[in-house]
Amino acid sequence: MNTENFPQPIKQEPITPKQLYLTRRKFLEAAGILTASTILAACLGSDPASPSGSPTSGTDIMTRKDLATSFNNFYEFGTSKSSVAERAKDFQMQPWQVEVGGLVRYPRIFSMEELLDNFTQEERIYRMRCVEAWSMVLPWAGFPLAQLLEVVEPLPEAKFVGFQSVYRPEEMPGQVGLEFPWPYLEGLRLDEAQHPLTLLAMGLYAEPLTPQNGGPIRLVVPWKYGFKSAKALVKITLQADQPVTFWNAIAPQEYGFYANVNPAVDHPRWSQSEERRIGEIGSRATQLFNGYEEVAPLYEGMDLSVNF
Ligand SMILES: Nc1nc2c(c(=O)[nH]1)N[C@H]1C(S)=C(S)[C@@H](COP(=O)(O)O)O[C@H]1N2
Ligand SMILES: [Mo]
Repeated sequence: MNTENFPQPIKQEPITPKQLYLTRRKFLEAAGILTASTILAACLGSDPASPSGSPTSGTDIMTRKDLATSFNNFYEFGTSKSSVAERAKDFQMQPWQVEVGGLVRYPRIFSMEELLDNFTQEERIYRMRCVEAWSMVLPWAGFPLAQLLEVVEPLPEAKFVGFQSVYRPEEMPGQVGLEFPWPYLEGLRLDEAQHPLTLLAMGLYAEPLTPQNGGPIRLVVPWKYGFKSAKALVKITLQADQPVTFWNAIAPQEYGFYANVNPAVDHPRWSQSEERRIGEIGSRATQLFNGYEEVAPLYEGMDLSVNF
């Protein structure tokens, strides 16, 4: 059954972990290492589960795969969203490794194969809200970052987690042509990084992540603006101080460290109260924390218009 061309409503149910469908074998097949002998049935979208059980305003329809894989922000491949897929198509995702270190008891380098073998993939269908006031609904495959952090054991001094995207100017024209402080960096407070909604994703639409969507592995933080969800991760560092982050370093008055989705806190140059859902006509109301209100306790006592 091929459902990918039809929008699917998201059911308001708690997540049930799905079978491990993005296997090491499948990753290697996608990289051309093994010969694909079977085709995975594209039925996954037919029975989506809401990961958080949060109520949403309006019906959330899963974004069409062709839209989500052809309209991308990934400045390493330039600023034109519609050109990223073509420019990234030969990006080398194999071999790949992620270095996890800093203030941890057991610093370690994980190969993609080790990550696929040791962490059970779940499907998580999340809303994704870009700071530019457009949004999508995407079916990720991944595992909670908290599980990886548990393995390396953060030391008591660790208060933040820094994320580094790959620096490969020979394959990434934006790193040559755009005068930005490469590599792309992001960061979370440790408790945000440990929140069960925070995902390391290796798949999308039941397939390994495409280069344009941040393959082979990226961060997904669904209650924050999309720029927090760094793509093509190579390094995760536990640290005592707040990490320097890419957009905050470029324009701190426009892009805060927290970057929580918040309809009441406008961007200096545009309103954040509404968003355009890609594939839909018209606009819809933006929700506080992108509708994932279970994260609210993380920010108790904080002024979200100051810590934007
Ligand atoms: N390394 C890196 N990660 C990045 C970006 C980027 O330019 N470079 N863009 C961010 C922005 S602004 C958004 S909205 C999302 C887009 O993810 P998608 O293309 O999978 O929808 O990726 C985020 N992660
Ligand atoms: Mo974005």
